[in-house]
Amino acid sequence: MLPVNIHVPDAQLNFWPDLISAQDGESYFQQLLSDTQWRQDKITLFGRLFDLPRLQAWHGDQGMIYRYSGLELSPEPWNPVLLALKEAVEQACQTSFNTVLLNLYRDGSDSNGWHSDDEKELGEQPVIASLSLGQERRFRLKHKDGKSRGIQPLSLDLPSGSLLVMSGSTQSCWQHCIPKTSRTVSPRINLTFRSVIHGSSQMPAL
Ligand SMILES: O=C(O)CCC(=O)C(=O)O
Ligand SMILES: [Mn+2]
Repeated sequence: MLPVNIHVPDAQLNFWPDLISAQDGESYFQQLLSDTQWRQDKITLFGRLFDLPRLQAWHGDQGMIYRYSGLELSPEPWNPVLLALKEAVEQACQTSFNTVLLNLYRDGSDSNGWHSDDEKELGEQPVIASLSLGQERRFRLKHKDGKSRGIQPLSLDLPSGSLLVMSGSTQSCWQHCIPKTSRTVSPRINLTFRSVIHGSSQMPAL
């Protein structure tokens, strides 16, 4: 299946609108929703602890250490659903991954703030493969020098079963987010497959 190439400066964006069929997507979504040990992670801001506005889980090859709020966590192991999705994603983008971060957006007040996936453990020019299941949500991208260079921000609606692969200089030059929405929306699960350079990983506390 060939992706749609989204042309913007200083980024490589490939989009598969329906990598996973509606029927398979619904089944994977339900299994992940009920079988994942969703965690409520926290972030420290101005010396106070806040709940992240979404639930998360981290799965991957053994040996990857996730350093988070002074804790060292090992990823949960792969399971059959995650392995099936990893296989489909790897096949599409011809890249292999060793970890996946799952985000559960329970409703429209769950979100993911502006950030880049540019931790050094992901290496230079990381390939981040983002698979969406469940409720369609809007994904926004903005160039870090967009204002001075007149580069317009971008909005993409990510439907269930779609795959967005960000590579090249996307993480060094652009930021992305999932804004809150005032519309009444049902839950969405997003999986970002990543390749952590062996040894350690410091995942973002977004
Ligand atoms: O939910 C999404 O589509 C994006 C998730 C994301 O950016 C991340 O986990 O780093
Ligand atoms: Mn991200």
